[in-house]
Amino acid sequence: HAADAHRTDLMTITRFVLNEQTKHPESRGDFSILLSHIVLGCKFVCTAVNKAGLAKLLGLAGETNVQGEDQKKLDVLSNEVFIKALVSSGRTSILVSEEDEEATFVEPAKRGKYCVVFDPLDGSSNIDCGVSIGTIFGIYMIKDGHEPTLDDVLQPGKNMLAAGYCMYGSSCTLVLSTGSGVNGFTLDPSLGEFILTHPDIKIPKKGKIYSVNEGNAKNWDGPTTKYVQSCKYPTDGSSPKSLRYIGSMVADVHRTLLYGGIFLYPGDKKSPNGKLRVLYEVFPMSFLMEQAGGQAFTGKQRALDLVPEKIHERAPIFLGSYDDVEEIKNLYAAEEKN
Ligand code: P6P
Repeated sequence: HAADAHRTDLMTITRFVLNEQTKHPESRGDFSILLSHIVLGCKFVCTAVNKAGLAKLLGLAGETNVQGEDQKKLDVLSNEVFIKALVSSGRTSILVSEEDEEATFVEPAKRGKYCVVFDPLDGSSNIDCGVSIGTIFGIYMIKDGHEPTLDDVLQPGKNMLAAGYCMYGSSCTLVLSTGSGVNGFTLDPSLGEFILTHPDIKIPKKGKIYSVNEGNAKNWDGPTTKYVQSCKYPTDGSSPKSLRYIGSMVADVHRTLLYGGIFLYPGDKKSPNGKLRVLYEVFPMSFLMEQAGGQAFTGKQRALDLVPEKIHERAPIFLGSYDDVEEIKNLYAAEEKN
């Protein structure tokens, strides 16, 4: 009974990562321990996000909660949970969070060999209307043997060992790559475990959806304008693409990964580097797209080749189905020639 076997073969994210680890005999389980702390943070945020509406109802999200403490905003709370979980893992040396202006350097006694860059609650402006939001993270290995410095996190995205996101929506889904493909896990609240539900995710080679904030069209450059035009008025006889834009990166990227298509946050006249942050939005999502057979481009280069100079710098991003991104790469290349 294959179905029964499937039901009883509960592949949890912990087991999955341990299996992965057997491929790296040299590793001493540090990565599995680090990941288990990231997973703990995601579980906490999942329950907190799901209660957010109720918390408002119960007045907990007002100025003070029942203990008379100032109720923290969910993204501030999530950030504190992740920072504490990552420091207590004893496997990290530097943490970069969207919520903190400066990087966190872990005290020597608790240092480990990894750096984690993360956005604890991306899209948090969407919480009050119930739109899916998420945690995005990337993991680097610190450069060998010296005092950790910012250089350990200002590495190109291609040096990441792992990247992933956890989407808090109708279900809590964690999508992860450790460099050999992409796998999706869904939280089973009754077990408190992330179960493998989307093994070996591959993005369709070409999609029928484009995802961009058309409200910025006035400021777009030539190639982006031409590309979006070709989505709406195709000249090769194909049917127009559909526009789907949620305005929450994790949700837009998750749909793109599963259904195919392209997600764009271009640079424009007002903000030449676009809006999305390199370390903890562009790199992790680009890493996942490449691992799933897609690609990610900044308008100038392969996104993962970019070398960041500042921990919160931004970059334009075009990511998704291989063929769709190839089209916009060709338009930028043609512009270069002129
Ligand atoms: P815009 C959310 O605020 C966010 O950082 C991403 O999650 C999302 O993709 C983007 O900004 C949406 O930006 O300018 O279209 O509202």
